[in-house]
Amino acid sequence: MTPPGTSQPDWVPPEGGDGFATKIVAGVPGAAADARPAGPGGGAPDLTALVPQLLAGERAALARAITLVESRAPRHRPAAETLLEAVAGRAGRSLRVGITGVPGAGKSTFIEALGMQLCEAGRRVAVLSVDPSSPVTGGSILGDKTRMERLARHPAAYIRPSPSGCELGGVARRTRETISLCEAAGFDTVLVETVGVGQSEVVVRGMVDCFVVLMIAGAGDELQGMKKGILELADVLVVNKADGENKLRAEAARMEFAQALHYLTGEQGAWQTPVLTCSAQTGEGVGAVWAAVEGYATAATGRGEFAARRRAQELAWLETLVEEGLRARLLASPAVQAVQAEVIAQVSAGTLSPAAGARRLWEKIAAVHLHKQGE
Ligand SMILES: Nc1nc2c(ncn2[C@@H]2O[C@H](COP(=O)(O)OP(=O)(O)OP(=O)(O)O)[C@@H](O)[C@H]2O)c(=O)[nH]1
Ligand SMILES: [Mg+2]
Repeated sequence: MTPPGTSQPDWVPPEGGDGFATKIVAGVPGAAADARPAGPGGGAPDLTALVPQLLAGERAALARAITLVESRAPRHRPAAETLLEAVAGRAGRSLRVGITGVPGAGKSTFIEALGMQLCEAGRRVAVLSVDPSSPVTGGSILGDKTRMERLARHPAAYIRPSPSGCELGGVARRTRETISLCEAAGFDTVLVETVGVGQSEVVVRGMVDCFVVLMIAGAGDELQGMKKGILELADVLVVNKADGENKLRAEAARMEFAQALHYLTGEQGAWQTPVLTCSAQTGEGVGAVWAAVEGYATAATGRGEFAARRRAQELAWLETLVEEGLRARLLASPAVQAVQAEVIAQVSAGTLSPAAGARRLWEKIAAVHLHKQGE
């Protein structure tokens, strides 16, 4: 059931049920334009009006633009791509920072504290989240807007919940596109929250300039509980909740993480990941975390790594898009799909080997797509 006081966006297909976690919620005063549909009757909006409004930084236009690129309706896709092309020249102009951590590590509280500090310092901050959580729970989206209540009301901030309820690949595409739109609208800082379970942190690291990992002390044996992989992803590591009685434990955890990182990366790495403590709740240390992020960005720029990382991300993304497109096109033919179904049935029945099945499918694809065109 859609919670009371909320409704679903117009792009949710009729059979979509409750599988779509993005809901239209009664907004904060003055932000009601967020709830507008993409265009009259749910169609694509008029781009000739939308593009200049977006470039002028109008929040309602940004909200409509994001709704358009998030749409899963195929009829919205051409307009979404035209829009992204139109603003491409203005994209890329922000510092993109990913923030991950286990559930409850304090990511949202940290983003609220950091975002407020950045806004007060004159930055324009967009907050996005990648939350490919189960369609059943619908993610923590409704909670998040309330957890970032002060930031959500700040005129220099824009918070957009994750287009949840679809697979990680879909969320990744929409989030990348949303980053571009926020940059086109003049946001110079993009913070992307993601929960550090599964693969979403790898996906988010692939779209940000600096990746901050929030840890907490006392969640069992520090070295047992932590994933080696996540330490390797971190550009800045933070032990959060360093306040009250927890302060000493947080400091001890900080030292353990610093040591673990030291063994992991050795001395040869160009960047020694800093390990800091902070309290998202009191705000203590949050400024120092941002200083570390900026320090990272400056060092990476100096070594030419900042631009190189973005280029590598663009190329990896190109490869993903090409692969997705190829796959979709090659498998689109009903004749190919029939053979695919047959092969799947036989491989699962054990009457055909995977290799032979793949060969048969490939031969069908070649017959349909390549031979037809005289190759
Ligand atoms: N004492 C203390 N509590 C904190 C701090 N930061 C967050 N919390 C509390 O920890 C709980 C979880 O905080 P969130 O900010 O929602 O954590 P999260 O990582 O965004 O959680 P998910 O989005 O559910 O993964 C809340 O009750 C916060 O009030 C902190 O620095 N100190
Ligand atoms: Mg959160």
